[in-house]
Amino acid sequence: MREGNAPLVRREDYLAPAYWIKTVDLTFDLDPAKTLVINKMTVERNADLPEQPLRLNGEKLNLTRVMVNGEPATFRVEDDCLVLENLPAGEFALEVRNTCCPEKNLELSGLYTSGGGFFTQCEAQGFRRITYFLDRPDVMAVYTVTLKGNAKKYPVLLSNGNLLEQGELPEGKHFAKWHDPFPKPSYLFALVAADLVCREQKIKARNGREHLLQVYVRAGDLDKTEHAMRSLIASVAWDEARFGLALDLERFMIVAVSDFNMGAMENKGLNLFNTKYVLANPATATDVDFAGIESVVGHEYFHNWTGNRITCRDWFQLSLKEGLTVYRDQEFSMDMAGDASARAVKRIEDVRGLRQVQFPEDAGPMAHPVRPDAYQAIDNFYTATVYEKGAEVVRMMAKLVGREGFARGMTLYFQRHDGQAVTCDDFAQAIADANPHSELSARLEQFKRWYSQAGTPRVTARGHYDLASQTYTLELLQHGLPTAGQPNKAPWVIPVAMGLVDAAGHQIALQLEGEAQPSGTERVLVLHEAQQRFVFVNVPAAPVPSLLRGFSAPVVLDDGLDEAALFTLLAHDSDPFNRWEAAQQLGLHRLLARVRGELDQPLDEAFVGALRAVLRHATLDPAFKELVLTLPSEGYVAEQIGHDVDPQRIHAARESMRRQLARALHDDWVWVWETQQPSGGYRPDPYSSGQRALVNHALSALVLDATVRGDTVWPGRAYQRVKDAGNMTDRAGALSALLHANAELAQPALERFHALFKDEPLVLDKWFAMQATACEHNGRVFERVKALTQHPDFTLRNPNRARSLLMMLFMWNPAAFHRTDAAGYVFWADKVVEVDAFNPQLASRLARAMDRWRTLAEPLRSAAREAIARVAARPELSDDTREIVTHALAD
Ligand code: B3K
Ligand code: ZN
Repeated sequence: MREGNAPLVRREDYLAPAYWIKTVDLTFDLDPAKTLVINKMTVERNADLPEQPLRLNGEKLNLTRVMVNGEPATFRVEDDCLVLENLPAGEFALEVRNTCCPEKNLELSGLYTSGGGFFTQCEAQGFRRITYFLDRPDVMAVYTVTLKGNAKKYPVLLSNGNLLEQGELPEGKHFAKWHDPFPKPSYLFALVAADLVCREQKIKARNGREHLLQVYVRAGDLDKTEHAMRSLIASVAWDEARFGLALDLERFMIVAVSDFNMGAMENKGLNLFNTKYVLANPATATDVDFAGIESVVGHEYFHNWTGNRITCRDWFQLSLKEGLTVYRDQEFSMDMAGDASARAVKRIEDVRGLRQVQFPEDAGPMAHPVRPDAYQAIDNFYTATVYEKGAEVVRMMAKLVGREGFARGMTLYFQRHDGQAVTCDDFAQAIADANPHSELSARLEQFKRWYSQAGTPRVTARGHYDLASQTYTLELLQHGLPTAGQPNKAPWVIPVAMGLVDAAGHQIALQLEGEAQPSGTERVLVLHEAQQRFVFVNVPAAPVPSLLRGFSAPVVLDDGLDEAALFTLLAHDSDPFNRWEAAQQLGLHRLLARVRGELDQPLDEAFVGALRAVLRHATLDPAFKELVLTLPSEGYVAEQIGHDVDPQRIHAARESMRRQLARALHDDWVWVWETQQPSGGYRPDPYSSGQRALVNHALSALVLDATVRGDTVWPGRAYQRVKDAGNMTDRAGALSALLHANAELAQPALERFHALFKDEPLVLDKWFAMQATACEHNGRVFERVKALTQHPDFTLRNPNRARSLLMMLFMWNPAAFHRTDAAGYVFWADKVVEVDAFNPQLASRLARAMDRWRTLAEPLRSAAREAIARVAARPELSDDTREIVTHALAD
């Protein structure tokens, strides 16, 4: 394993490449133990730079020959680079031959084997593990690829672009030759050689062009491809309708592979997907899985324009494609969801994810700007900050220029940069230039601090109503906390969407001082100073401010609202996001009171009544109700406390409140169970998914309440559902209800579940994950997880399986993981080291579970530090994991 001491790469050191590679002709003779790669390039010196040696990247390759213009060349290999000097002036032909060993590639980067087939993953720096190349995103070439392999073992041979030819070869082999007409960086190269089948469909785009869409899977999985195909068709139609971006290829392929480090990969015309984001049928996949597939299929497809047609100049610009594409997939899912309330549900889910992962990242040792300044291992920067906060930055731009303005900006972006490798600045400039009179254009340089400043801005809002003058003065303040290397922050440009609600719940017409008349009931105030005051006039009575509607900026807001105001917003706000937010605040207050005081203090009727009113509401969406009735997560509560965190106590507080709510709303949950079940066959649409979510929440509450009281009826019903539910959402919901109540029937239910799905890898992942996230009780979850690492179905080699058990425990079950006997941390350190030896990308993700160790209470904090130090002391650690633990320990 390579040693983790790679030098820091800095954004400010960017230099254009000394050479360009115009075309690449690759031939692969595929063999798991020794694959031969013949790489013929046409290369040209970059005339803008002084003459210098050509340095091609290569890692773990056996080099067998180098030819320049058909003649053997002199070369040397140093620091994972093939170095050539005294090259011809002008264009020349360079041929490199090497071999690599796909079956030993457990890092799953480059060319590797999985389930007997060959697959590739090249982003960010996997191509250099296939052949020598200028492996950087600003070198774009036209690829022709010939694949040769055993015809029986690998009947399907795929690469990017269009199939030119295929045929038989001697010795039972066959070949296929592919050509991709679009110049692309090496990270978008892909090949697949495997025994697969495909679902295919021809579609006609709006412009009349025909396209062939294909989804490739293993033979037994064809019945799980309908939803992925449907999602792909919807994605093609959406991008054309919303942004005028049409599919530019005759053929677009998705291939599912079960060993994959992340979700999916947008290789030009040949997207590779983790099976988790392709395979679904009602029996094996939950509503959440169906929604995940739709959004990831959309995401990868949208990259075809935002990422592939226009790519990143360097890896520091990663958010140029990722932030923008996440924004696009989020908008796609919202548009697919339909009405306002289903859209709000999607927004709430996205914000919940942002707060649970990105905000802690911004507050922890890996805090970095959306456009990072330095990295040791680029794979560590595929983060929530680059992706999700990056999407929020794009969303704020769209908010500042309006929907039409944003569409104009996108059009200008493509006019200017199609076919280029560009920067985040280029993107922001295009959006601003297309909207010269907008707030974005007026403050573009300041707005771009969102790209350069790390950390989550804090916004404080205080309002004052003056009855005599009928004015309402809103004071907004902002500040940022120091992050590594950035002790001081300058003010951000923060769009604050807002409205004013009166005590009876009416929206007040808004008129700012100096305006002739009121207009509308919602505004976007632009906060750009450290402190600003907004005076509303003609306000007839003291209002409740509803601020940051729809979460219009990724900030932590202290709105200082009292309980009465929060109850008003929960009952009446026209903005569903802020209604939900009010319930979260009310829940948080009560959770914090328990963490700090009596664990079992009584739950007030005002809160219970307000939740009941939402639950029984005649028109609110069931999915929205479910979100409102869900208490803030333990992780979120820990972040609000911020120091001396005791995960056990937070867990106990939340459990006590969950039990109280289950009791107080018992009859309401029975009503949900009896009247709110979706009718008809299973469909994963937002409305019936919401119904199932609410009904499963009801079952969970009823099982919990019954278990506390020693009643067996509801646990029995849940057990029955595990046995005979008609779909996975209900089956998994019932099993997790039993696990979260620590019901006696949980164990037999788990056994049933396993027996039913022992041949479905993705369902087994759920089986492991549910046990790792079960309700902590006397250390039993931890013991169970340790025992499960010995289960015959468990393996660390498959990233999905490893994550389903380990990541679920480390990240999503804080009370089970953070033990005063430090056994959780010892286990964590052992697993990180074990995985790092063969898959550094996976290991460094596991390592990040300890990011927030400094916020823990003693003795956890010291024990955590010791465990991290133990990992850091290993001399053989990879760059990836080294970077994470070094940051974690830095002062
Ligand atoms: N672009 C890929 C991520 C590649 C991660 C490399 N470590 C998937 C995506 O964002 O669409
Ligand atoms: Zn992406």
